[in-house]
Amino acid sequence: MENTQPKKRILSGIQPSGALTLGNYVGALRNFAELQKENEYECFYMIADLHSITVKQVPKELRKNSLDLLALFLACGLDGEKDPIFYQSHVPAHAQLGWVLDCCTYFGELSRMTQFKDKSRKHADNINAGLFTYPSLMAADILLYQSDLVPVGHDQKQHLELTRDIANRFNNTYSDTFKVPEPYIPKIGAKIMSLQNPAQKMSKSDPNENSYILLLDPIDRVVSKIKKAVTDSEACVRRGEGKEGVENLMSIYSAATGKTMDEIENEFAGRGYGDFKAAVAESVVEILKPIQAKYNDLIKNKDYLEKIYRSGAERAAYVANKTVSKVYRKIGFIQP
Ligand code: ATP
Ligand code: LTN
Repeated sequence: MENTQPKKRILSGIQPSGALTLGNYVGALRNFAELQKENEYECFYMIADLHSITVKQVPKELRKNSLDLLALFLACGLDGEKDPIFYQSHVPAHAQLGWVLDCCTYFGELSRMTQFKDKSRKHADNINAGLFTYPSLMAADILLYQSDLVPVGHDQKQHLELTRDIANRFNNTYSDTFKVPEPYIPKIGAKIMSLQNPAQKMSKSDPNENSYILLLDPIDRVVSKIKKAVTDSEACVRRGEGKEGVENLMSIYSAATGKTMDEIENEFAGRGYGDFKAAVAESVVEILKPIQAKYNDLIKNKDYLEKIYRSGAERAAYVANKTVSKVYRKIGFIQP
């Protein structure tokens, strides 16, 4: 008999604020694709362009990064025909609910967000109101779709917790309106660290290019960046204090091959870092090659990309508008 239960929903997003790193892939994008393949969820995957302007963007670059990101979503295995992939700015309901949720979020809560504190430090000349209220717009993204699950990397955990608090607060004030979502944070790869400073997260906005691997980096560049990755003088592939660089490479290798950390320690027992780094590089290249080939095909096909994002926005707006109407009614706005 056919299952008539409506599917559970997933929403997640990535900002088109630059080229994607291996961290974005392992921490988020790869799970978007895997969860979609499970067929248990209706997946709304969004390019968070409204969020990206909390940091200064050059219009021409933002346009390019936004289209690139759509092609990369598809190249990484997302199916834009089965489920909607869309630009946040194409669905006005995000801005509409964002405002309402700004009014349900406290100054003190927003002040505690570590992403706000980090980005304020990095962009001290542009600490704008949007950067501060970013988390309530993110809550709107998620709650608009009555999402059950939100796949993200570890750094977004705090935003997810705030989203849950905002949802509960609204539900308690105005009666049950929003589903309270759960985060989905992978066990391995939720926080890939910088190759040059393993105390920091691998980040596309790091000024040191050797600190990150981009999904579209030329293959020889990937190999050389991994060769240059910071390790230690012990020359032993294992976890432990002072071995954060090696441990990060082990996590990358584990995420790429599916091997556990114990298996990796055994595999490289008695072997030096040269061998180990070569194996890590090979495993990463194996992931990147097919993504790059697909991306190169897709980016030439603008008509197809346009078809995907247009139908994506239409399908997303249908669901999102229903939530906005419900919210407006509950708040006490006169129905138009
Ligand atoms: P920036 O580096 O410019 O601050 P970002 O890469 O952190 O940007 P997004 O592009 O919006 O920001 O991140 C998209 C997704 O990738 C999020 O779910 C985030 O948690 C995840 N992510 C980002 N960096 C890493 C990392 N180093 N390891 C694992 N997951 C990551
Ligand atoms: N805040 C996220 C990007 C993002 C997002 C979302 C993630 C915007 N809206 C909704 C999950 C769900 C980031 O900076 N990585």
